[in-house]
Amino acid sequence: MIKSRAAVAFAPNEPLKIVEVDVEPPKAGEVLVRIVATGVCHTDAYTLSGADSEGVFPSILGHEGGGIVEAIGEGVTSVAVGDHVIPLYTAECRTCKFCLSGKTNLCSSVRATQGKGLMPDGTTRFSYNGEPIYHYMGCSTFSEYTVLPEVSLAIIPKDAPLEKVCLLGCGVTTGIGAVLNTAKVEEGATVAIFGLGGIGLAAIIGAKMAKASRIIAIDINPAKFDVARELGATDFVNPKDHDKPIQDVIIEMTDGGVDYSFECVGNVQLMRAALECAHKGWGESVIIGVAGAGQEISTRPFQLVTGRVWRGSAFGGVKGRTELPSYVEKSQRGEIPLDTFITHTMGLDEINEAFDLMHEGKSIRTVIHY
Ligand code: NAD
Ligand code: AHE
Ligand code: ZN
Repeated sequence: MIKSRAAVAFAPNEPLKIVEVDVEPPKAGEVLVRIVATGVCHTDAYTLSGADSEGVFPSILGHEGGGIVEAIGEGVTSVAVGDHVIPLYTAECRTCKFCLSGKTNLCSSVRATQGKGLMPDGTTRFSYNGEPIYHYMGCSTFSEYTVLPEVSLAIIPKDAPLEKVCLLGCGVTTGIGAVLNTAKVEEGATVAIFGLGGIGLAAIIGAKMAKASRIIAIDINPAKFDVARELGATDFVNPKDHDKPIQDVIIEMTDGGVDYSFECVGNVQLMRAALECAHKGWGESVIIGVAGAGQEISTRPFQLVTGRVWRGSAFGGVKGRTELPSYVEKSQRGEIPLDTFITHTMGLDEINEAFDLMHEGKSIRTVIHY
């Protein structure tokens, strides 16, 4: 048993508490990782709010980390002590029906127990005062030491800065991947991106990589427009400046709608607007945002009958163990400007401030350094 400093979510809607938890050694097929840095994603805030149907408490949140392998359990062969790794909330076992399908990055190997806050054997490695603390998204990067299944780790080059490439563990990869893998945006296409947080801004990078002709950046917080412009957005729309539905505004701007739209907020009304601003006959809309338990999307079926396509994307369709190293290499070559995302850095003790900054719209990503 080792001691680890961790930010524990004891109950929904309460600030995280920094305590010393006990971490059990890794069991068969598991790996102990020392987290060097972690980003704070809106999904962490979403689960802390109590809106996540899979949210369990007390738990250790965090899923956008970078770390170093400290110990391996029995039978682990694909990672070694000292490897630099990015935890994966979308595992890649390479043997399940999903991994073998060639059609999805979703993997079923550990997903059922992961959703219950447990390791694949149905138990937890964390405890505090002898009481169990649950895992989160199979990662729990808000703990200095965490245990993950071997299949949930991407090995990355040792010279990549963990305090930056941790952002590739979720937000940045998700936005870029949704554009390149899920939508497969082609050169010259028009794109609308709803929500300019870490995900939407990364989607702009993806659209720029795809050589989209127009990248329309939409947010109710105009403070986000400068970074969006820096990353390649060509048009900027604040829905609050208009007195008609935002889909009508985009349709007028684009002679009938965009080729591709991306919802990067988690708002079901905005998901509808994003679908309805896609061009008749071929427009495709990708849902990336995560909506609260019980919420549903709706539109007139006519929108789909007349050729629009509604899709969703998890972790940008990226198969983590196989593809994440190439994202890290792209960031090292300067093709993915991670520094642009890091508006704040702080220690674990300040982590509640990172959530405040996000809710106030003042940060893109805060990176926590251990
Ligand atoms: P964020 O809080 O950093 O950014 C959200 C942005 O949306 C903010 O700039 C905010 O001003 C803007 N916004 C809010 N309401 C709006 C509205 N009505 N119209 C336009 N803009 C609006 O969040 P983030 O970390 O970028 O995450 C975005 C969403 O993506 C969240 O729902 C998160 O849970 C989800 N997410 C999904 C995946 C996935 O794999 N599908 C991965 C990561 C995050
Ligand atoms: N537990 C939530 C599901 C949340 C969700 O959709 N998560 C995204 C990743 S968000 C990362 O910031 C995802 O990848 N989903 C696919 C999966 O397998 O969870 C709920 O609503 O129950
Ligand atoms: Zn995330």
